[in-house]
Amino acid sequence: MKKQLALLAALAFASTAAFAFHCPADMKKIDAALAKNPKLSAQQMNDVKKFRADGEALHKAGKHQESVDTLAKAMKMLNVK
Ligand SMILES: [Cu+2]
Repeated sequence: MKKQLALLAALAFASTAAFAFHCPADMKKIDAALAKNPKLSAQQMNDVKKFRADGEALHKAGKHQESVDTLAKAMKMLNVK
């Protein structure tokens, strides 16, 4: 029983850590795409920058899942995976 609990805790920690690394990786991809002057309208550019900023704020607040979801929207607009 104790072993199972330890395993569960390890798994929970591992998934949190994975997300914690996921956001900066996504932000890097977005920054790289933005640096290449993507062909976006001014409106789309505003949205991408907003998602990028929101994603970073959510990441810093520890809301990694929401951060990943928000950053994914920006990545979709920029066509990066
Ligand atoms: Cu994060």
